[in-house]
Amino acid sequence: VEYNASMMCADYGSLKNEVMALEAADIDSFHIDIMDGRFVPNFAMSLNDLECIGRLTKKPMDVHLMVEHPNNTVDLFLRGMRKGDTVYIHPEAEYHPSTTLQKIIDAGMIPGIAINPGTSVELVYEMLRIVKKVLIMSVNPGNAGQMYLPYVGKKVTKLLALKDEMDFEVYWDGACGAEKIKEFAPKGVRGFILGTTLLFGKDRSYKEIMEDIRNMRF
Ligand code: S6P
Ligand code: MG
Repeated sequence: VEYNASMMCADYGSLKNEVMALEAADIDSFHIDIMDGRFVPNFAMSLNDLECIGRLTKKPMDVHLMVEHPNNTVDLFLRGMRKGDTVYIHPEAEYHPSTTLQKIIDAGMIPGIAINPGTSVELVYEMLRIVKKVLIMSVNPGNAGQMYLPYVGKKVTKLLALKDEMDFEVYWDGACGAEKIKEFAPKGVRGFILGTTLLFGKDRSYKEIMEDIRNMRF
């Protein structure tokens, strides 16, 4: 099981210390939320933040593009990334998502799609043949600290049934707590994006929290 830190939840006043502390806590990758104020009603991290984090760590980054028409701007982000990093686009935000996914593959990155709570498996079905990762949004994208939307559970089950045959892994983004990990990791969810629910803004260190998570018995 992989655990990724959602950096929009970190303390921007000391981003460097945050990255160091998360590395020391042995986080698997850094999840970077990019928003444009149009596809989602918020702004989060920027291209500069991505490049800054990329300089501070050798761990992989996954860039979650919550922007309209990512094909127009994805190149900017690809340039700030290292081969083997992941880019998630939202198929809902693009006329030709498979063109954008091909661009991500050609740049040497891992192609992923992030799917909104209201988006069906059927709508993205053909793309499952192209991508290596599917990020299931269990909250509506745009903000940290939201409530889990229970109807998403059925979709996770549907996707897990397809993952081996179509060769992709399933990741979970939004309101991820210990009970969700305990329930869905044994069913085959490969990774979880940790935000305010489990990792950030607590009175314990990232190291202590991550040790508890890694010691969890499923
Ligand atoms: C939401 C974004 C996520 C959040 C993360 C926060 O638009 O894509 O990556 O940052 O889900 O986690 P939490 O535990 O605060 O919901
Ligand atoms: Mg995200």
